[in-house]
Amino acid sequence: VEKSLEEQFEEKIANEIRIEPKDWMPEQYRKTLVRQISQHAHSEIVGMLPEGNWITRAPSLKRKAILLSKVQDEAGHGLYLYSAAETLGTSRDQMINDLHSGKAKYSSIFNYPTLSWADIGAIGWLVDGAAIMNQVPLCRTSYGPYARAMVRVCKEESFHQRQGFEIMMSLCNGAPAQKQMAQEAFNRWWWPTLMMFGPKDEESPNTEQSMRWKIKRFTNDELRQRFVDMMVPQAEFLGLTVPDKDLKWNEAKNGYDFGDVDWEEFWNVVKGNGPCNKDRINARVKAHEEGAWVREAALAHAQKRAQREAA
Ligand code: FAQ
Repeated sequence: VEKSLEEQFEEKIANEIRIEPKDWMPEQYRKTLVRQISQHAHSEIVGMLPEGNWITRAPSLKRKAILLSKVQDEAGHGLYLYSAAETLGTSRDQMINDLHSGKAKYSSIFNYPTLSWADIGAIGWLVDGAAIMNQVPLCRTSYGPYARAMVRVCKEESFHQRQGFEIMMSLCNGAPAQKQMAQEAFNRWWWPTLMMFGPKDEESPNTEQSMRWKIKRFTNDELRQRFVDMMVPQAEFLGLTVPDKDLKWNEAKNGYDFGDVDWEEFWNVVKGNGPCNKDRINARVKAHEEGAWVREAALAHAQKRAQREAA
């Protein structure tokens, strides 16, 4: 007997065979992927802004060159991910409109301000650290174009994390005022970074189905726990104090117990009321408007070329 399209799809998922753009897929699978991949793309693009704020003020030419190239990598990741989402039948214009109108989400973390140079270290160390924790499993996600994009993205993210850790190292080995800057940045970024993994499993409406479809390979809480377990020894190595009075090694579970994230703050930021949400969207809209002439010129050029070739 011929298997139904749905059965064939389920069989591929069960056998770890990637789903490709031209394959049949349930509408809800397509929708979930467009949602996650486009949010991921938006996060990369908006994620350029907090760090971009420090390019002109980096403390040395070397630091400036490194930061500039990190931010360029993020632009690349965003474009890569928009392309992956486009293979599912959505257009880039649509995705960008949704970002600019406030309809689409992007990671809560990028709505916090970068107040000192140490924040650039903390972002690389913590935010890119969390991104890697979340994205390495996505290299095995069931949708082919997303999985393949993640391979390169993760390689670049690990360089980003090392540069962040190295900034933190320099500050922690520096003058007492520098060490204090590092601690203050750590205090600012620790809890928002834990929020990046999303709501608690019991409050995460998408996890169960995404795990079944092997879009997600671990739950939000599983990845958050792994992240804490990875970061605490690194903080100790830097001589920094994790800003959590409930943090405690738990021998039985072979991991750390840690305090509760402020979920009210999280949802507040997700709903658009974080410290920088409005600035971020305004900056993106402005960049888009100011780039209109570039898009028009590129289109006009493509048209001329096509006409020339046709003639
Ligand atoms: N912020 O049911 P779940 C980077 C939303 S790394 C805002 O658990 P899901 C690199 C969620 O969308 C950051 N919203 O959802 C970089 C959903 O709303 P919806 C980007 C959040 O999808 C580093 C609702 O809450 N990484 O950019 C957040 O199963 C440094 C319920 O949540 C990715 O996007 C949040 N933190 O799990 C760049 C990774 N958390 O859509 C520059 C790929 C949840 O139903 C500098 N994405 N929400 O309206 C994922 O792994 C997943 O989508 C999760 C959320 C884990 C983020």
